[in-house]
Amino acid sequence: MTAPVAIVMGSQSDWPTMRHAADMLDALGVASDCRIVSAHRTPERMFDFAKGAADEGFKVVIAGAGGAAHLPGMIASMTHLPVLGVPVQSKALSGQDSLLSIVQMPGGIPVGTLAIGDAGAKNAGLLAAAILAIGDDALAERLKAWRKAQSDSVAERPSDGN
Ligand code: RP5
Repeated sequence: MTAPVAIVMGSQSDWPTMRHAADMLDALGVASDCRIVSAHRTPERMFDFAKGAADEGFKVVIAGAGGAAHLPGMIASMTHLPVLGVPVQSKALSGQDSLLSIVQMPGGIPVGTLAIGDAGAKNAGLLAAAILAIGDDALAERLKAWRKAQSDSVAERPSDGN
């Protein structure tokens, strides 16, 4: 059975960031399929992936890229599936280039853009799970439990030693 979430990234170098999306989904019991798909270096792979994503059975696409980060927007232009974009932190401009490349889509082709870096990848996983949970009560319960555990883990007062 196809995983419901595709996690694609422009480069192997994006994996330390994008694995946070995969880890988050794994913690929620959601399978993901992680692939390297570059808008610039493997444009035909990107085309084939985006055109075939819905037929493959994916429900949500998480796409991460850094620098001139065209990948999420290009994929969104070729599939009706929801696309969540993760700006990977670049060396030259600390990910501000990635963020602006991903977030500034023209009206008509949306990309749900998350924060730069690890937090964005983690939240992309959570948001993908929330989208899937609309039609999956068991997943909704797991997501609520995860959120409660997070709340419960926050101390009411700060302590020394942290
Ligand atoms: C983008 O260029 C990738 O998404 C990556 O964030 C960035 C740098 O790629 P590498 O030169 O590390 O492969 O396409």
